[in-house]
Amino acid sequence: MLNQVSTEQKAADTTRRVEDPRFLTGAARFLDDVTAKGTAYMGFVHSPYAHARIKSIDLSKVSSSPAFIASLTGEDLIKAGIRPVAQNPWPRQRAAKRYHLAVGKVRFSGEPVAAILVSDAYSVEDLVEQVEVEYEPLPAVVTIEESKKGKVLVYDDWKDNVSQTAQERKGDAEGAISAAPYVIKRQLGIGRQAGAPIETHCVLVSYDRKRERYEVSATLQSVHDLQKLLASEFGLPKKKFHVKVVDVGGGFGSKSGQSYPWPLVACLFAKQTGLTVKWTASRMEEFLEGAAGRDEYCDVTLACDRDGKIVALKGSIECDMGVSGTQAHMPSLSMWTMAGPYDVPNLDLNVTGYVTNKMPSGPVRGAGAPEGCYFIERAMDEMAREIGLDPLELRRRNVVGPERSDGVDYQALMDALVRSSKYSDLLRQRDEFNSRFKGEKSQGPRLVMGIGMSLRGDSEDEDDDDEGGWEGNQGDGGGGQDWSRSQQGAGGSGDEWASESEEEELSFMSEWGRVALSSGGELTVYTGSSPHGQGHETTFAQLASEELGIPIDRVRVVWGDTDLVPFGVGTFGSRSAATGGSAVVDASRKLKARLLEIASKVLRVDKESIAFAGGAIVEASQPKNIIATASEILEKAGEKEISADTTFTLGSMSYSSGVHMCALILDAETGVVSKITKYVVVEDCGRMINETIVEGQIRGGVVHGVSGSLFEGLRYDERGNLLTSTFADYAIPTSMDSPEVQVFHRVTPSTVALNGAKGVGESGTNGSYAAVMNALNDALSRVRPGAQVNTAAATPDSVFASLSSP
Ligand code: MCN
Repeated sequence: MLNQVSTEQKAADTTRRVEDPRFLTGAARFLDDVTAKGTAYMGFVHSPYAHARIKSIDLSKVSSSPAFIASLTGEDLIKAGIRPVAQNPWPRQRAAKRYHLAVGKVRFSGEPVAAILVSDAYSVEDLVEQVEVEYEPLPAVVTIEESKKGKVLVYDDWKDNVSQTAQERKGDAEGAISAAPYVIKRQLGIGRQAGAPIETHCVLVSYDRKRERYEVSATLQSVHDLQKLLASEFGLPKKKFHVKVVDVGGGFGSKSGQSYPWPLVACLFAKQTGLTVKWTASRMEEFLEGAAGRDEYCDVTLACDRDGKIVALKGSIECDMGVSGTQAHMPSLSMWTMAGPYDVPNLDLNVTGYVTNKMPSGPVRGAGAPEGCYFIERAMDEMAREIGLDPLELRRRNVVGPERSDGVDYQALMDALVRSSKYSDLLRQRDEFNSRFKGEKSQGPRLVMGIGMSLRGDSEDEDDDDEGGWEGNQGDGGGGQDWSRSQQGAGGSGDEWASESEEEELSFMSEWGRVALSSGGELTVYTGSSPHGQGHETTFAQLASEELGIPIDRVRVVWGDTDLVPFGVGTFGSRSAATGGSAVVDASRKLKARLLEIASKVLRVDKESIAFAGGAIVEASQPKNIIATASEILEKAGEKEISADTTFTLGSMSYSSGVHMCALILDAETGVVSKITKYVVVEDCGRMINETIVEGQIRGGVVHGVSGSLFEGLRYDERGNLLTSTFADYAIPTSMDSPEVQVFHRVTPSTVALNGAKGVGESGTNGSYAAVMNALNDALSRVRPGAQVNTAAATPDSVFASLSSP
């Protein structure tokens, strides 16, 4: 519904991030900085094999060391009644029975096999090396192709290696394709990539015997998710786990709802020994065990009529799920986002997830959305080339209007891109630049310029007759076995996420918030969102400050502590501004109403005659006339503090839309993209709470996609050994790889979030793979027609190979 006017405007608010002085002056406190007296240190023995039977574990050498305190193996976990690694029931996936310390078999290189607890941090690595594990190596399933063949099964109790399937269908895609004059078929993909946060995972755990509860500090995107996972795996009520964070140095998805071994094993040691247990991942451990993302491939067929109107989209998405982790929604999200903002009358999309002997997959910034956008947008640029249309023009002919996009005007977004990127000048520049290139075999300059674009967004389908969606997402995967939504095995009670029914369970679309005003005029905002780089301390303070008229320097934001914030969802899926931010607004409005009620009683005036502004009670008709400060009202009422809390639920999710344009120079001699000369984003994330933060998020997101398109990736050998387990081998972008990203805005406020904001934290990443890969392929097509690289990361060797192949 179009009930807001879109405008191209610069938001006024560029409030500086209040958290930055602490980060920039070294005053921030990360978990590894925290030590307690009598801390013991945990170490893990990792499997050197991707797939092997464990014949024996000999801890005798370690246990005779004076530093040794305790040890645990998978069998000990079972004896302690620990359940298998939790799997989120959403979407349905085949239950994979695996423990946090391997039992019987190891299934990926780096999988923890045993844990030891020692008295000093310096002995840990030496002692880990003295644990002797005898393995019987087994053939490993390293690729999707091997997984499909099913000769080797990752789980012996499965009939094949399929972990999930899903479909989405509309109309008759096959029929429309066979009748269409223009048909494009491509095999597209994005390889496996790590979250690679700068701060590695860390836990610090003690056991409070008096209260019979675990005190767990960890590096997280959601304390409530870890509380839920521990409760589920221990089979205990959530209140037995008090979970906290301090400052968190990035997550990019890897610190969200994934269940890792470290907190659980630390809890067991802490209770067993009464000591405070600490563990910090080395960079190698982070790479070996941190859930990795992408690894999605799609056979795409796009068909258009003579006018360049899409008549059908067909896609088969395959995803390497590794050993199958807690979260498995990524390929389904790719499927859902794949039709983009286009009017697609016939659709036939499906997903198959395969298990392999690799670390579990999980969400990495975008969590499937960059793949979905890449699959359709790469096909759109190829279709434009096929028809002989400008890529922008092809998109103009196919985007839905504002009435089917909650008011977002994609034509206007593209108009803004044309203006801000100086599109016609850019096209001219490309032709001039490339006129110097005299052909592949010539001796002249070997530099070629390419331009690519991508459009991000969504369309509301009026006559939605999908057979798929989550309802359709429960196939038997070809295996014919039961698809269990539950934990099985040891503690197998059948409830996949143990939770007490009397407690509130929040959905992805909800967030909890509280605001509390003290008699001293200080405002505290409590939120279930959990910043780890996104600047919520600033934006959430701004929202409360705006609502209540209290200066931002008197507002404090509290998050990441299950005692202080009893309910919460967390920060992932670009959800915090819309859900958490709306909860802050809602709670602030409730607080205002409460304060006015109290004021009308203590002042004995009519409620309608007063208002709340600038932290004081004022005359409603003359807001400049202050009647009493909030402190005076609270004092008169005998209250030290008043507060209001809320659980706010969005009617539907609210995400930004945008258009990206990338121009780059390819060195055809070496296959290296030598420079991104221009990168422009026109973004519509609704009302910007803080423009500086929004632009920071977009720029960071784009750089994530640039590196994922050109060089970032996890590599394995044929036996499943990870070859890229340090930053020397795994390329993350540096400032040298970061192009100047120009960001422009349109503002179509969200109709569901109370603050008008739409999620933006992943949007830069979601659009950038397609824009960069399209630009690269545009350049390649100018070197040799037909040369293409369709799998990211398009490293120089793959670019070079595409030019060398006959
Ligand atoms: N914002 C705003 N106006 C809007 C929308 C958002 O001012 N219209 C602000 C928000 O208030 C918030 C920030 O922008 O301060 C991002 O908001 P939002 O889009 O709601 O995303 P989340 O806060 O939920 O952040 C999650 C998202 C994800 S999923 C990943 S992954 C990610 C990311 O954010 N990982 C990050 N950004 C990251 N940034 C850093 N520095 N480090 C990471 O690990």
